[in-house]
Amino acid sequence: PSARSVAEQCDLPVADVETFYQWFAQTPRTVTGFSQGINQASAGTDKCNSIINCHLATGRVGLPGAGPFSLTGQPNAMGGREVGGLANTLAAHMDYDSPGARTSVARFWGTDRIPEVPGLKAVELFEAVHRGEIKVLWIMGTNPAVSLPESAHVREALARCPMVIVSDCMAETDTTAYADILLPAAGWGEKDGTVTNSERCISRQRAFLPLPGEVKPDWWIMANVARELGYGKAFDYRKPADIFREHAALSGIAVQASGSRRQFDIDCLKTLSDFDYEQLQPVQWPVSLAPDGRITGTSRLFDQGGFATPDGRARLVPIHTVNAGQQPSSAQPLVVNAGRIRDQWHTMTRTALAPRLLAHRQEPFIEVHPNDAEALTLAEGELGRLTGRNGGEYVGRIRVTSDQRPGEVFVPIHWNSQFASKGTATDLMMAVTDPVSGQPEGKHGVARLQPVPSRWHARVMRRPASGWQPELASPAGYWARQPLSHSESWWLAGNQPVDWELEADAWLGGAAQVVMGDVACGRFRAARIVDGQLQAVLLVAPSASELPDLAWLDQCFEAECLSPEQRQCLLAARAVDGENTGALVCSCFQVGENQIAKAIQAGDDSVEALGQALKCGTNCGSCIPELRGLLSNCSAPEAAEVS
Ligand SMILES: Nc1nc2c(c(=O)[nH]1)N[C@H]1C(S)=C(S)[C@@H](COP(=O)(O)OP(=O)(O)OC[C@H]3O[C@@H](n4cnc5c(=O)[nH]c(N)nc54)[C@H](O)[C@@H]3O)O[C@H]1N2
Ligand SMILES: Nc1nc2c(c(=O)[nH]1)N[C@H]1C(S)=C(S)[C@@H](COP(=O)(O)OP(=O)(O)OC[C@H]3O[C@@H](n4cnc5c(=O)[nH]c(N)nc54)[C@H](O)[C@@H]3O)O[C@H]1N2
Ligand SMILES: [Mo]
Repeated sequence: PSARSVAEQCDLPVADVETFYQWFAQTPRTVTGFSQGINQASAGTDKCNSIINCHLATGRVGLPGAGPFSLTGQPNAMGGREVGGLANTLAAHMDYDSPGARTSVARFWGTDRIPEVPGLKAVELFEAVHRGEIKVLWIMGTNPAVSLPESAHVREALARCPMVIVSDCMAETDTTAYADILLPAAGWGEKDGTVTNSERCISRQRAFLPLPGEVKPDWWIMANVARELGYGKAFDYRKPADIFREHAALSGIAVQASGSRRQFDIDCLKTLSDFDYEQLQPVQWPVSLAPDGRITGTSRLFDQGGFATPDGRARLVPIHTVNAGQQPSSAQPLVVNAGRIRDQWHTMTRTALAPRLLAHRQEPFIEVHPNDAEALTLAEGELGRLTGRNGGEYVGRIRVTSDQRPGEVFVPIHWNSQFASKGTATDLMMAVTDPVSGQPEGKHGVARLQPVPSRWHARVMRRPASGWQPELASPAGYWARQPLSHSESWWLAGNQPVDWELEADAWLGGAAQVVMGDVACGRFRAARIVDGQLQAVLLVAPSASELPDLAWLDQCFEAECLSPEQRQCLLAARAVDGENTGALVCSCFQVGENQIAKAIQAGDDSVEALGQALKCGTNCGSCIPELRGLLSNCSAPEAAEVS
């Protein structure tokens, strides 16, 4: 493709594309960092290879400051690959198509039952479950009911499967809901072992918390199930060091099988004593033993060539240009891009437990370009509904932002049925996969966007673990749950009229003691107080933006006995001392959007100035991009209104 056609397809000025090519050509020290925008595509393998090809063609591999750099996301993704945690690989980075690999692994483990062909990859696996070809499924450390495309189909498969076993460190997830057997697994801080990072560095990980309740580490659970099934001899591990030594020895077998040097070689660690395993320092593979017995790693690979091919020379892989499998149409005119936000991890099973992290983005949202928002008569803070090709729906709060490309919307991958009525992004994604890697096209769905008409907006707050479900009380069209420090809260909205005076008690879990209503204006507030202690609050308003900030209301749940002043404020729905700080931007110092906007209007015109005034961005720094965004939005006079 010419610079012109690239510019056209990427929506960039031709001059910028040309400059980029010149810079790449003229700069020997070039690193190309890439992540899921590249991998999660129906042509993901080709996209990765095209980047690697550019680096190979220019000799920019393995040199200081130069190389293709796949930013793998999972903290122990490399470790997973080393031990064969993919259906299409054997252990120790051996593939099914490496000659002799399968037989050596079989000999090593003393078995003749290693499958002859690669297993099913995630998307294919759930299709097979759905067809009834798989009767027993053991899911460990992943939440596929949320993270795989066409999640409704995945959930249907889970419901049909005769036996679903789930090992998880959390009891209630969208996947554990389908478990016939639920096994309590230790989380990372509770277990002992090794992890390997992207730069091949193996590090010891030591438990710093005791095992709670009946919890066991995953390896222990597997070894014990194997023993009960009669494979005790093969799974005779007493501790992680036993498994590590076997893993190291297997890497040595792989070296012999291939007949040449392999990169993943930690064979010399197979005789590590328990004591040395405990003391093991971080080390990068391939690993060797110095004559004095010291363990030495390899900090750099491929600087002298020596690639993992029979002649040691790298291969350029020819690639094809393939467009995304899901293309917009008149029925689904928008492209749906999905990704992460700063303060949540994946399906939120752990990060949503920290109220501070949910203070940044409190609900599922949809980012829309101002032009699209205008055309669809959608305004900031309203609710929007995305409908995908299969009829899957996603409802979220509209965020209007010129950071978003016109014709596309962005949704976070994090929310799911534990936290929202319809907030699962993968409901919008079809299971279109890359033919080589099997990766689904997780960043490119198509959908129609419509406003969600809502006559009323409400927030309900209850004491934690009250067992309340919005469905119990409400005809709500929308809900999103947000755990707070002293209470649990729900955002709700609906279009059916509700007689609040009549129904408040059902929402509050008992008779309301304090009520304030202005029914004609659609405003209603009620609280339930037992022995002076706040039990539940219901706040209703005609628009979500009128609902008050919750931080101070949450404080009221902490009080043993509400003060008369607090009771009054409950009705007025305002804090004792007033200020609504807005959505949390800086988690470290608890600085909100409204405070930042105020400081910008008062003349703090840089990230540094804001840091001096409010401390925001001066600790971990992860809110700095957002501070920059606020700076550029707030300085534009018409946008200042919005913020
Ligand atoms: N806070 C937080 N951090 C995380 C995680 C988390 O859940 N939360 N998860 C970790 C994990 S496992 C992973 S894999 C990484 C993921 O890290 P990233 O891949 O960096 O994160 P994403 O937000 O998924 O997507 C990245 C970007 O890809 C862009 N994109 C979409 N389509 C295309 C395309 O066709 N081409 C290009 N060039 N770009 C495109 C999107 O606009 C988006 O901005 O993050 C890791 N870090
Ligand atoms: N549309 C779309 N889909 C995507 C993505 C996207 O960008 N767009 N990103 C994809 C990517 S890159 C990733 S990595 C996946 C993530 O998807 P998942 O891996 O499904 O998401 P997690 O929330 O990390 O799920 C981990 C589960 O394991 C549990 N767990 C944590 N520690 C342990 C442990 O030690 N043992 C056991 N047994 N359980 C444990 C957690 O509680 C949680 O339930 O999502 C993918 N899906
Ligand atoms: Mo990932």
